[in-house]
Amino acid sequence: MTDTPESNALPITRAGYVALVGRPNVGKSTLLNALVGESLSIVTPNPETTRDRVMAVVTRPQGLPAQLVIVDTPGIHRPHRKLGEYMNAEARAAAEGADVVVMVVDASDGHAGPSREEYVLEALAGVTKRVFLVINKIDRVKTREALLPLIEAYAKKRDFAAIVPIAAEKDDGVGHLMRALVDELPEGGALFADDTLTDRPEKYFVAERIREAVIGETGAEVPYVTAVEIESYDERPTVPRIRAAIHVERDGQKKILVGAGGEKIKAIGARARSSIEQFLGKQVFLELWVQVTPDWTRNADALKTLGYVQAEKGDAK
Ligand SMILES: Nc1nc2c(ncn2[C@@H]2O[C@H](COP(=O)(O)OP(=O)(O)OP(=O)(O)O)[C@@H](O)[C@H]2O)c(=O)[nH]1
Ligand SMILES: [Mg+2]
Repeated sequence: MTDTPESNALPITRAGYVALVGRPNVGKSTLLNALVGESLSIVTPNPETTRDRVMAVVTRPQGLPAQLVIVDTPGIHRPHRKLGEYMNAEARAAAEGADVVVMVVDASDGHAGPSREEYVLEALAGVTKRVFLVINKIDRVKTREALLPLIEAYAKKRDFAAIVPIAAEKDDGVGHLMRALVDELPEGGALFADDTLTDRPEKYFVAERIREAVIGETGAEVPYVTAVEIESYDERPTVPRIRAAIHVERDGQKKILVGAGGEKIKAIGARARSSIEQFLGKQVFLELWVQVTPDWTRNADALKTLGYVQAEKGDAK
């Protein structure tokens, strides 16, 4: 259905919150971006990429008189650090505050998949709202028939409102999922103005793109202890000036990020700048430096300073 000016004029009659939850790396952020039609959340091949709740508003999808407030969340995992506890609490709080919960799983996990979901199912045990199961990455499964035993195994785990196979990255099944979600929303008027896209400031997405560049340019270990702090963001010049600190926990990690002769930090900067410019649609001047903040992932005060602070619904531990 096309979004004609007439349909735009239709008043919103259904609106509500949809939380995307699940294990790390199953494709929650890819799904958020596909539902919104914008590359908002960062997506990487590394697990534990998303760290905070990120809200994206979709008003009148496919011309429907509805508004979905979709919430991306960090992957629910067994935490080893305070940062992990914060991430899990963010996911739980989003699930508890939602009108519909979408539990995302990975079809390419095969038969092992359902047994890996106990921890997430446990976290969702107290959720009384309807829960959809989305089986993502079906492009990695040879035939649709191969999904049937998976669907059966998942259905035994919980009474899901619906089980929807999709491939978020290929935009396969996303429109169908959107319509099914709209049907579940409570009746009511718009929650946000028509032109609202997200609850996070531009600065947040800029910092996330720098973190994405760190993940893209470094091995598996350093990204888990990397935080990005925007120290200044001067929008006055034609080319805005952004200065950001990349926090790591130890000298050795700083050495990795800086690289021999500063090569690595240069590569991170180039990658981040191009991604930020694409996001903002304009050129920026980006200055990065690496700071050692010992054990910040384990320290409540340091977490707060770096912006990992539980919002209103709070301590969902
Ligand atoms: N083949 C395939 N890969 C996908 C699909 N959706 C996501 N991916 C890939 O899966 C990886 C993880 O995707 P994310 O969207 O970052 O996953 P996430 O659930 O948000 O991960 P965390 O933020 O770490 O919890 C990325 O490499 C994506 O490109 C899909 O439909 N098919
Ligand atoms: Mg994510």
